[in-house]
Formats: sequence, structure tokens, C-alpha cells
Amino acid sequence: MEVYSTDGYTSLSQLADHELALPVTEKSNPLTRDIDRADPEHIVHLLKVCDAEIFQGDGERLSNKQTLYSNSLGQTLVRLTRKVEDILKDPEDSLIVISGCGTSGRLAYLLATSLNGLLKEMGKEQIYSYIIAGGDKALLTSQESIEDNPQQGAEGLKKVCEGKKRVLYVGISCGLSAPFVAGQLDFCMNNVDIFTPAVIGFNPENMARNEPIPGWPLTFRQVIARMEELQKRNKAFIINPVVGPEAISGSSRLKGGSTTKIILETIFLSAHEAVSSHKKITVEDIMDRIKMYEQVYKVTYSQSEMIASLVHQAGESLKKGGHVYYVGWSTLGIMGIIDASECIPTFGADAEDICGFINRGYSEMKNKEGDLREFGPEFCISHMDFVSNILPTATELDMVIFLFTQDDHLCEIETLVSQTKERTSNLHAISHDLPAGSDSNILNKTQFASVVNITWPTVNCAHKKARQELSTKWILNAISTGGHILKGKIFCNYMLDLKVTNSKLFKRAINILQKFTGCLQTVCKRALLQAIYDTEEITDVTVAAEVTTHTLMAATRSRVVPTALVILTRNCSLLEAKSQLEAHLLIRDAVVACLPFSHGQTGQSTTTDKGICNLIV
Ligand code: S6P
Repeated sequence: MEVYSTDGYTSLSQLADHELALPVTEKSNPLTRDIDRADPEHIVHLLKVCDAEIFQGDGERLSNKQTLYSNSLGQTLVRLTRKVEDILKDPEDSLIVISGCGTSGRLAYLLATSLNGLLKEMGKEQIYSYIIAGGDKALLTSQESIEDNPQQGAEGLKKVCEGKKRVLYVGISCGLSAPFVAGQLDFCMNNVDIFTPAVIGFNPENMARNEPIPGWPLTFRQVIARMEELQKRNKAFIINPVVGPEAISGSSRLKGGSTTKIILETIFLSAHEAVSSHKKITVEDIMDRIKMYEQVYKVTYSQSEMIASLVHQAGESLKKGGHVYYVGWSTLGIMGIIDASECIPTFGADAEDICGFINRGYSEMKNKEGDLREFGPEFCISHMDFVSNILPTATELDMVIFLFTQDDHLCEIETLVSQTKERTSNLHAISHDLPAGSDSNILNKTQFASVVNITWPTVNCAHKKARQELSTKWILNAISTGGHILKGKIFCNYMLDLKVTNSKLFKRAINILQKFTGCLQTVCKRALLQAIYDTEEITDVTVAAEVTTHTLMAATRSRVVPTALVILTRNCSLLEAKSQLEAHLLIRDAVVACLPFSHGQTGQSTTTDKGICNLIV
């Protein structure tokens, strides 16, 4: 069905094909198309049904699609578990490196430090290491541009592994897209006598990113193709179940992050158990573990009503210019810090909008580079920093959420509760395993405004922590995503005002423009470049420049995608587009006002005085 064939526009059917061709991790999830207009209860419901896709049944036979419950995936996980076991049994000169960018790197850090902690408790050699693109600063703030650098990835890996004779490398890239990880995988394959590479992502192999990487001879897909060959000889591992598109398109911190954590813990904790109990791990054992995580999902979302009330509260705080503070203990503090750090790139939030704090700061974080406070206020993350930097100016508008378990220092928690309550009664708790009902219970004594307390069946310490962390991740993801939706940051299920700071985000920006305007890719790119370079005239030289040139410039600009969107839909000048947007504080309001269709006309095409706008979300 050709809706507009004049030069510059594409047809509805072409747009539909375009959406089909997008990798799963970049697609718009049909379940959440209206999430921007949902109330807190419905937001949590939509996140719940979207997360349910992580545990969808074995679709292999029906759709040729591997899922978390696929037998073939189970077999790959068993084989990888055996590799880990071999290293655990004979750790001399060996290393297991977990690596990634953004959220994937943060999870690499969390896993490697927690697993080293387990080994330390058993008096064993600590054989895990992590790499995050951009170094430890990226644990707390977004450093998206380094993701584009394969050479830096390879060099970093080489350095970490100096002197090692056997290395198992696990690279995480949810979209099978990060050049930083591609560089490391390629380095491993060039040194197979020492390195065994494994990759984790959530697209089928044929959807791994295939664009050229500037200054590098391969694409991510070519790297994967080479790994496929090595995998046949058990010398490489590709772990890529499909878990469906994200609730907010492309926001891989959500399902991508949760599934990464589930898979990595399944592999490593199974290997630890196999070694300590001299047990052979089977596909059934792997599936049982995944079922255990599915149970965590069910138990967590059984608290949907309470989670929705936290989402509502976060939305109120953020809308009124208040803040959300996560004050956590132990690894739950880390979960808070991770969730908070992601809000900057995901929602264009200010660093102080949502912040995380952890007891004892960097000594609790156990990150490689230690104390990072010299880099600025956003790196002050201890409870002491919270008390001295945040509390003195905190008001009722600020929402404070304590994150703790029964095993944390309850006296310390009580003291901090009292101090916080002097400033705000907007104080809430997400806790695990606190016995309900007793008078001495901190939850009864301290009168939090609301409490989500989850009780888990008794299991060993590592499993207990894994459950508490994932459950907390789901709740915090709901709070920060829901809060920003209520603040008007999302349009349909897209973050329109994304920062275009790396090549993946540049491509996503063009996809969004194509989708909402129906304009050809070349036309969308020109409008985006107009906004990035702040100019009415874009030269062919600028168009032909490398993406990195554009993303470096884009990092210094704001509202580039909304500006380009208005240029295209209104067919107006840059100046006019900017002034239209300036009239609105919130991007969602601006977009609704500026676009020539009203929200709800999903699937319809609307003729405007300047052209046709296809909205087929
Ligand atoms: C996603 C997050 C990003 C990604 C990073 C790595 O919600 O904002 O920081 O984690 O871009 O992505 P990937 O696909 O390589 O894991």
C-alpha cells in the first residue's frame, strides 16, 4: 500500500518491513505501545507481561527461535559450565573475564566481584575479573562513546590477562552490537591457544549488527560467524536466547540486563556447586535453576500493587523537581547504584534526579579502581556522603527508598532512618526476609511510608543473594522507568529524547525518525545532522563523515531527535523546530503538540498540509 510515493517518503509496507528487519533488541514491543499513557498500576502490569517473555517456552521447534528454556541453549550452558569447572579445579595461571559496555559492563562487575567473594570465603584463589568500557567511572556514569572502540576493547583484555595461560572470556552485548566487545571476541579468536571466547546477547545470529565499524575490518556479525565455526569444536560459545523486545524500545538494561544476570549466575553458580559437591551438571539442573528465577519473577510481581504505589510516588517526586534516592546495603546498594546510573543515558535524566548510595562506599563496592570521589559529586556514593551531601537539603518532595535484607546491619539502618525522617517522611523500604509481625522488627518500629518485604524460601547464601538482587532489580527498574514515564519522558514506548552518543544510538535515532515520519533514511539522517550540527544547511561532506564525528558533536547538544522530528513532520526550518520545542518543558508534550497526529491514531496515516505522517507503532 503506497501512501506517498513522492521523493523523500516511504510507504507503509516498507515501514512495516523496516520494523521487521530491526533486531529484536531494537524493536518496539507491541505489548507496551501505550505505556506512556498508562497509570502506575498499568505500567507495572505492562512491565510484568513484558518480563514474562524472558521465560517464554521453548519456541525452537515452532519458530526456529532459541529461548531460555530451549534444550539446545541448555546444552551450551552445560558445556560452558564444564569449562568454568575446569578452571575452578585448576586455577593456576587461569582467569575468567566478564566484560561489557554500559549495563552489561555493570553486571560484569557485579558478577565478577560477587563470585570472587564466594571464592574468598572458601579460601580459594579469586579467578574472576571484569572489564567495563570506560573503566570504573562507567559503573556510576554513562560513558557510551567507548562502546564504539574495538581496539580499546582488545587492548583492555590483553592487559587484564597478561601472563595468564588459560582465559575464559565472556563478552556481554545484549544487542550483539558493541564494537568494544567485538574487538575482544576477535582478539580471543586470534589467540585460541590461551583464550576461549563466549558471547551473550539476545538476538539471533543473523540479527547481530552488520554495519562496518570505522577503522576495523569486521562487523559484529562476521565475528559471530567466525565464532559459529569455533563453537562446532567446543572452542567458542554463543549464548543468544530471544526474550522479546524491551518495554522501552532498545532499553536493554531491562530484560537484557535481567536475562544476562540469570544466565551468568546459572553458569557460574552451577560450576561452583559442581566442584564443591563433585556433581556432574546436567541440562535438567540448568533448567531447574532457570525455573527458580521464574519463581523469583512471580514472587516479585505478586507485589505489583505495592510496586505501583512506589512508581506513583517516584513519578510525583520527579514531576515536581524532587529526587529519588536509593539507600542500600551490600549488593542491594549496588543494584540501586546501577539502576540510578542508567537513568542518565536512558531518560536523559540529570545525574542528581535518581541517585544510589551504598554503606561504606567504595570499600563495599570492591571495584578495581577504588575510591572515585575525586571525579565529582556524582561519585560520592557512601551513606556518609548521603548524610552530609543530600540530607541537609532534602525535602518532602524527595523520595528515599531503603534497600536491605535481614542480614544487614539493622541498628545502622534504624539510625539512618531516624536521620532521614527528620528531613522527609517520604521514606520507603524494599526489604527481603524480614520476619513479619514482631514488634522488634525494624519495619514495624520505623514506620516507613510503604514497605515491599519479600520472603524467600531458605537456600544457600549465594542463591539467596541472587534472588534478592534480581527481585530488587525488577522493582527498581519499575520505579525508575515508571517514574520517568509519569514525568512525560516517553512517547509511545520510545525514549525520543535520547542522547546520540554512540553509533548504536545514532542508528536508533534514525530508526525512530523513519518510523514516526515515514521519511526515507537519507532524509532522516540529514534532519538529524541539521539538529546535531545546529545548522540549516548540511553539506555532503558532513553527511559522508564517520558516525563518530557526528556522535562526538551530538554529545554536546540537547533535544536533537525531537528537533529533527519536528523539522521532518512540519517540513520547517531548524530555527522554527527549535522554537516550537522550546515552548514545552516536557518532550512528550512538545512532540504531541508538534506532530500532525494525535496520539491514539495508531496504525493510521494522516495527511498534513506539508506531507504525510505514518505512525505504525
Ligand atoms: C541500555 C543501556 C546501555 C547499554 C550499552 C551496552 O539500557 O543504557 O548503556 O547497556 O549500550 O549495550 P549492549 O547491547 O552492548 O549490551
